[in-house]
Amino acid sequence: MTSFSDGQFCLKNFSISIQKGPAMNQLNMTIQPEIQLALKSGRPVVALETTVITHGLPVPVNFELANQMEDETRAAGAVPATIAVLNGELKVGLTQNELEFLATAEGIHKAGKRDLGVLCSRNLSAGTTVSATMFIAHHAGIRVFATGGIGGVHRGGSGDISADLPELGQTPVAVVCSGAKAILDLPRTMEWLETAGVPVLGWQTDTFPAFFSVSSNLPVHTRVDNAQEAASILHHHWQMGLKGALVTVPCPDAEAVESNQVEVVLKQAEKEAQKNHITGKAVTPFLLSRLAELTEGQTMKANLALLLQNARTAAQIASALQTL
Ligand code: PSU
Ligand code: MN
Repeated sequence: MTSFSDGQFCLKNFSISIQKGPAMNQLNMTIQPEIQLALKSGRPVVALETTVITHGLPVPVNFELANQMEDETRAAGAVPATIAVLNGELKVGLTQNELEFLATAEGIHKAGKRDLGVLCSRNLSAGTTVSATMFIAHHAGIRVFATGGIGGVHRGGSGDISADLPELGQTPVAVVCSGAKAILDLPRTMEWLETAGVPVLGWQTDTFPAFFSVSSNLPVHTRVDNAQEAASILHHHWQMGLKGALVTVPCPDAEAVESNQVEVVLKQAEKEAQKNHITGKAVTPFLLSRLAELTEGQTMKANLALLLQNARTAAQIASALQTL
């Protein structure tokens, strides 16, 4: 068998597995029937990740948010495909029970792409990060994915670079997000994206959003003002075999937090992380939850608002792509 790197092959293989019933392909993933049908009939589908649910937000806000993301996606005309690893199985589309389990159970892992083999081998469950979600979405035939903020290059000299960045350089999926998380080194993250050949489209903006804050003041690669414009660029990008892309949507004004305010509390949270020897994949969840506490919920409110807006925007872009 050849690899999945060829999109044509992937789609062809996928449609064969549809005819057999529950879609199980080489990735051993299960795609919900509604999503299978939508993909087969050319209806827009938007992938949603689950690390934001398992490690980004507290219970019960996380479960509510997961449902709201799906509702927003549907209301904007696309079928949501929430992706996770459950008991060692790659899942595209979750039932209410599965979502609730993921949102509330103890011991749920955080899956980057490198973790997938371990999780499947040991029958474990995990929320999928941007890197793992892109990988699974692509093999399911999904081209548009909504999240809050991607991982990137961390500040300081730790050398911590999120697996989200190389994934964007190698997997042809558009990630609709509010830039990279504000806890990161945004100029370095932008440089990394340029090196990896990832276009950064500013949705109705000329500057790269800074997650909770509307702008980082860093220029985006190019601005797009509507879904048709974004879809046209993505269409041409993929037609020549190019890979990942970002569509960056600023946090809604009403919920956004001023960047100076974020910086003040971030300094404190970073100090605490160091003192408590928080490293590796625990860093992002720790900082996000400390920021929410230190701002009395302001950053969490911003996070929820931008997530919903990104789901809507992704659905519009997925719809526009289907008309091309
Ligand atoms: N967006 C959010 N909250 C999150 C994330 C995204 O609003 O928690 C997750 C994504 O899954 C992203 C991950 O891939 O944070 C980045 O983690 P790390 O920095 O450890 O790569
Ligand atoms: Mn990391």
